[in-house]
Amino acid sequence: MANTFGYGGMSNHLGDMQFSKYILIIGANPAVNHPVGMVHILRAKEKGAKLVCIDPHFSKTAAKCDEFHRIRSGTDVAFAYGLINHIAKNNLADIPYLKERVYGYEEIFKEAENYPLEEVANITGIPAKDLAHIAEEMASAKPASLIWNQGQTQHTTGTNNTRILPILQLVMGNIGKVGGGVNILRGHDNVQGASDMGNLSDTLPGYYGLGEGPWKHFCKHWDIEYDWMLSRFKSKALMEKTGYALSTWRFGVIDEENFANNGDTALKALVVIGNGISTTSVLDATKEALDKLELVVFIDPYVNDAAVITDRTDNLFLLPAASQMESSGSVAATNRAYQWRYKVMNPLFECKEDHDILFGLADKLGFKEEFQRSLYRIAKSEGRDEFIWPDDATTEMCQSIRSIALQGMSAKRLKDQCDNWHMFDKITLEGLGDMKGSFYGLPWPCWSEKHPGTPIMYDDTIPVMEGGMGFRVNWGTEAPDGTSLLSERTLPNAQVGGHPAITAANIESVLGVTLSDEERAAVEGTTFATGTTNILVDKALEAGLCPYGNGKARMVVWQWYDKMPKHREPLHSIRQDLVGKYPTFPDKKDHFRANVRYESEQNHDWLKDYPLNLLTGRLVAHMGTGTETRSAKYLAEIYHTMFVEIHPNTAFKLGINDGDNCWVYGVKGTKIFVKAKHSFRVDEGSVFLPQNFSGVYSGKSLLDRYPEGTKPYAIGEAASLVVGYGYDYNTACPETKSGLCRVEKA
Ligand SMILES: Nc1nc2c(c(=O)[nH]1)N[C@H]1C(S)=C(S)[C@@H](COP(=O)(O)OP(=O)(O)OC[C@H]3O[C@@H](n4cnc5c(=O)[nH]c(N)nc54)[C@H](O)[C@@H]3O)O[C@H]1N2
Ligand SMILES: Nc1nc2c(c(=O)[nH]1)N[C@H]1C(S)=C(S)[C@@H](COP(=O)(O)OP(=O)(O)OC[C@H]3O[C@@H](n4cnc5c(=O)[nH]c(N)nc54)[C@H](O)[C@@H]3O)O[C@H]1N2
Ligand SMILES: [Mo]
Repeated sequence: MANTFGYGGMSNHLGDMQFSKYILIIGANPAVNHPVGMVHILRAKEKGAKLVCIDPHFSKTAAKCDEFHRIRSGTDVAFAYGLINHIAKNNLADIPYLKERVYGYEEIFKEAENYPLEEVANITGIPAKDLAHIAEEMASAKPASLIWNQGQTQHTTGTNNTRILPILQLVMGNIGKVGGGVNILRGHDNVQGASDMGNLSDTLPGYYGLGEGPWKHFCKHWDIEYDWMLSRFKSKALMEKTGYALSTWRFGVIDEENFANNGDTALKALVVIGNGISTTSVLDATKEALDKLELVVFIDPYVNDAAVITDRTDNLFLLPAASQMESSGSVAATNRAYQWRYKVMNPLFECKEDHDILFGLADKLGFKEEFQRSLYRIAKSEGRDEFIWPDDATTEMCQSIRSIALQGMSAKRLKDQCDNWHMFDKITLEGLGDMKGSFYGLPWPCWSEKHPGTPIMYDDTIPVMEGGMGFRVNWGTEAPDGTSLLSERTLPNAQVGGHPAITAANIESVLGVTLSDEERAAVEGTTFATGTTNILVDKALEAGLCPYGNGKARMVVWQWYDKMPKHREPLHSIRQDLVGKYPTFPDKKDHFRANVRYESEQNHDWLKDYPLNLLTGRLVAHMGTGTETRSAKYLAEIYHTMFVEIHPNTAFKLGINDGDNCWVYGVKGTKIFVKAKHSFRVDEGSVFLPQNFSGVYSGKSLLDRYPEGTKPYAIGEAASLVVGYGYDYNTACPETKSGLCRVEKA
């Protein structure tokens, strides 16, 4: 199942922000959510960088910034276009950089003309003079860094947000620069690793697609016959089809119209491993689906909150998983860097590590031998009869995932770094002493055992063997209009400038080398990302070239519905008057296997009954659903009660005093019972709910449903019961950051 929250990862890294002159934090609250990373941002400020926060909520991060500009949620595309418009008009764009390294910037400048500052001020709520001031200062500060997180992704237009912000940075020539970049702060511990490993329903590991070619690539690495793998699926079409997402699976259980998208059948069983599914909007649909499934399994060190939400009394299993302290292996950080984590202790009582539970499951399902075959192959190649977990699995991962280049990593290299982590510069990640020649965590791409890793992506001013590269050539070498998509720049030490991704078919002409017959046989039919040898990659590196090509970044995606990002109002918009001019997308059939409403949901007078903008976010003392942290005595004491932040002027109009109980109603008519907290952090038109509570359902405590000895210290209503319907048009990420609600005194 896809982790629908947060595709991303940083182009630079946290320490690198200390080299920034200007840091724009837009839709992230690192003071709360990445407090250790925030130290680097504050250090940058001490060194003279200007910190600017764009947020609908006066966050703890905003409190530390030089400037705070309150934006209406869901309007960041318009904001960015306003900046681009002003930058282009005032000749502040980095035109040489754009000419040499970017495709489609003229079209973006033209599109930006539709967003004059007065119009952007009307859409976003940020005055035109402030927009001009931000654009001028940011474009003049060289380099400027840009940070975002869920304030951008959790919208129906999330993908457009995550496209326009890199475009903004490209316009200023800030990508591929020390102290610049797009720095997306990620969520959970190892969420970057989870997406690299393909815990997504639209990719195989390493972001390989779901087509026959990628399946064959992995079958080869897993020592599995492709036909055997195919036989595990109902059809080839379903094998190659995007699966349900974390946000859409419910509709595959409860809405018959979706069965056709799923091989003509309802979803019947759900196995949840390490996810608090009670956090995923329209919680009433999740409950209904949980009640209806034939089988529900939670693999979790705690009682997963969703397990007490369902009324089912049968076929619900809680399998105790070991915690991160009781397991080991590689984990990936927000900057694409892998680290080794050693086990602190063996699993307590009957807990088992996740992989052990999965091995057991594979055994019962009759394919344990196939599941473990490549691990035995790796053990055998090293003269062992038994495989070593997780080392041999790490070898398998590094050998097979070449698309993002994990092949330069190994369990040994990662352990060596972990054992010697005092020998790395904390700001640049550079290895010192015996660790010289590698960057901490070998941030991918890490092309070979001699490659140091890539702390800053797309820097074409340093050689590939020092972490340099151009933009990836992923969409051919020419745009449909015939424009070249190859870079006009040449990397230091490189024999050629712009070039395509290296394949067996083009290597001799691109590199001007001749392969031996043996080499040719070894790489036949493969690319730098497929196959089982590193020959193509090594030859490219020898020639000073980046194996995935040296191309232009593209600002126009000709295959997509929005070729260029567009402002589109949230599905449930507080500005009904703008919906006509900036409508959402058309309804979308079979979107992660569900038929998803856009237009038909938006076209309704929601404001009549739901007049307040609904914002959600996090608390520093709780994590995710709060399953773990509300079970920790001292953290539960810090935030023990679910609340809604509401502006006093709004609250008094509703007769709600600070500390009163109230009901918050979502657009589906669902409601939660929470304490009112008067606050100036929200404007008069908005309220804010923390997302970290669960264990109370529409006024009813579920505490008696927890097995003895597992009751959390603090419980509260889940915001997701009133967060409405709405999913990103490309990723199906729920629109949890813009919605509507009504508040009433209880
Ligand atoms: N203490 C703690 N730390 C955590 C977590 C936790 O639960 N607790 N969760 C982890 C996870 S899984 C994640 S993904 C990260 C999330 O990290 P963040 O994305 O930083 O988390 P949020 O607080 O949800 O949202 C960030 C900010 O976006 C703002 N925002 C909302 N809508 C908009 C908008 O339309 N435009 C703009 N510009 N801003 C908007 C919110 O007001 C909020 O201040 O944190 C991780 N770290
Ligand atoms: N309204 C609103 N809703 C949101 C968001 C928002 O900003 N606003 N943010 C969204 C985001 S970004 C996210 S990531 C989600 C929150 O993310 P969730 O995944 O819903 O929240 P967590 O509570 O972190 O759930 C993790 C579960 O994994 C279990 N676990 C911990 N360690 C292990 C392990 O080693 N093995 C196994 N098997 N299990 C383990 C924990 O006990 C817990 O039950 O919420 C999303 N929902
Ligand atoms: Mo997340």
